[in-house]
Amino acid sequence: MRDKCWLRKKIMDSTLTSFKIESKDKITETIIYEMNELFPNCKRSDHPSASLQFQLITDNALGTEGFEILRKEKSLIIQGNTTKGLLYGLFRLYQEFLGGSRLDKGIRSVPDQAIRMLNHWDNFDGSVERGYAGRSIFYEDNQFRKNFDTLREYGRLLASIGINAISINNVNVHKRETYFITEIHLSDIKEIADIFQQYGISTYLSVNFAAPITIGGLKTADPVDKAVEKFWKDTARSIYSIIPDFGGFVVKADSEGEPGPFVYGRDHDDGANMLARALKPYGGLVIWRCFVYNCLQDWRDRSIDRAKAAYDNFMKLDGKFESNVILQIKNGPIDFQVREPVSPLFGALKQTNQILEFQVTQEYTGQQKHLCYLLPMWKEVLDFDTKYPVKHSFVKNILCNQSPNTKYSGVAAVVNVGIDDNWTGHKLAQANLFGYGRLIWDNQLSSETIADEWLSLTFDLDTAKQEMLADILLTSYQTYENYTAPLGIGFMVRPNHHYGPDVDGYEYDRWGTYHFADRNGIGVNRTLKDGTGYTRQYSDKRFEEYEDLAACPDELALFFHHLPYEHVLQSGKTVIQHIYDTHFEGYEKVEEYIRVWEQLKPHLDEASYQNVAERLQEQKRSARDWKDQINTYFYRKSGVPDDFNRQIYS
Ligand code: GCW
Repeated sequence: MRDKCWLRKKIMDSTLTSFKIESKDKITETIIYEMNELFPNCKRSDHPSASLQFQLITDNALGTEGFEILRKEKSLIIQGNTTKGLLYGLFRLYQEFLGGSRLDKGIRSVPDQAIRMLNHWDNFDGSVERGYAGRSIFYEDNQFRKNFDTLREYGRLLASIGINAISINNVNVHKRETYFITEIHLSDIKEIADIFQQYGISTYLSVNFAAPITIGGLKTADPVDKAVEKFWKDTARSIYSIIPDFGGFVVKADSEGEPGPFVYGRDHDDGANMLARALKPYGGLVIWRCFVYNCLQDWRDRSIDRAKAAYDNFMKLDGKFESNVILQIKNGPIDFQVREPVSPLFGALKQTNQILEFQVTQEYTGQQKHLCYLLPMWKEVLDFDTKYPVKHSFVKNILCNQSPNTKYSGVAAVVNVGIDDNWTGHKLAQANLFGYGRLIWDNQLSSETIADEWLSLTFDLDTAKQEMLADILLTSYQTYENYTAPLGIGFMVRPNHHYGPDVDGYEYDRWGTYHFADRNGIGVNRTLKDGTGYTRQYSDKRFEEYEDLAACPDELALFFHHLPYEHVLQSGKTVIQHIYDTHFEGYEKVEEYIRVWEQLKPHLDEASYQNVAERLQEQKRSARDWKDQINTYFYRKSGVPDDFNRQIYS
């Protein structure tokens, strides 16, 4: 039995006896189906006195996805301009009912972000790159699973949190998946796309830029070559003849070994625009990732700074992209570390459609063995003030306001889902999937509200116990940061699989992720004054703040500055004492989580209890490793003892 997650309850409510929908299309059919699932007392009827009605109306302010739920005497009415809006309204109604609301005041809701996407890094062989919840839900052994019930349940979960776009294969497109855009596989992909479409979700494919060579028989993939252009035009035509509502392409080019336009002396606008012209007649989009950097760096060469790469590569192309190209920008300049500054491209790009990219899958945040509720991190990014002199200078506003076509802006995230019965491996990691959808629909929601919503839909705890669990969720991100790499430094993980501590694992490697710890201090000098100059990629105000050690926020101190161990942070602590304190605190917090989870045991279902209990033990083991390795490493380097004489292995 697959876990129904936050949609586990059917609602029996006597006021909901019948319903009526005024027009019919694919999504309408889905609404009827969902109605029967969620509200089993409902019977379909065209009777005008139906107590729950769906009304298609004309109300421009609601747009194509918004809805309004109204109570009129005994009747509830869900209104929207489209059936998609009605579907979102239905799931909201479900949530509100379970939350105990009778909806007397009604609700009006329009999504804050236009594109609300999930990216799967699933491979055709069934493996999932950076996946921690079992194998792929789509593929196994180079075949389509065709497990349509699972996909239908998945589509339903995603619609319930407002997701409207999905890419279904890894951005690292291996040989076999390159063929996804050919007739060999398009009918299978259509079956998947049709299911998602019923839930208002458009399907995208990741494509390999060298496909004209690998599958097209051409000698080049040069974007200005006529035969290459024709290859992509023919490909687009054939895809849309089979899947008319196909979303478009996601592209990782010139990055970590993936092919791209640089090979031919062209730039990323040449590559993206050529694909965009092929998709344009059909309304398709090209989502082009900005994760482009030199991954063959020499650690001896201090002049290269990986953090600068995205801005260096893309800022100069602002305004040069076709109208159906969207740049997808990772939240930070490096790579989904637990703490990074916000990418300097946000606010700087002014004439380019843009999507922000998060990582829901916990590659660098404990791999779904550790609890790490990521909402506080995502909120910080969306609420980050770029301090450019524009009316709305926060990232959440800039995404839309600085995209020439506001409909082509939004947020995407690498998803944390696999074939595991509970979808996410760690039961509590469901909260990240749920929360991601809720937050990007409604950017004003707090991490606390989202945690409460998820907990009350998922468990049956009384208020006091729910608060105990909410407290674990809400502190878990800080806890994880505390016992791992300190003060924004990042990448002290074991190479390749990125789990567990290895302080020097990447220090003398080619990836450009260094901490430069020596006997005097640690950190990367990214100042303009005498460092890499990365700070200058920000707005004047942010530049001044990051450049000036006295103004730079503590949590990013080592991201921007190389500091002596005895340097006193704004908190009043030295760098070295901060490292010791946070590592002891982080570990102790995990011990506390275990105690709380034990107290909650009688009130939890057995499967959830066991699932999390086992993982908390692993989190404790791993946090102990982190604490002891980091503390010992820095004690050995610095020779400075802990003020409190706690155990540090030397
Ligand atoms: O975080 C890194 C991952 C790679 C991933 C890459 C990317 C899909 O370690 O596994 O490749 O980012 O975002 O493209």
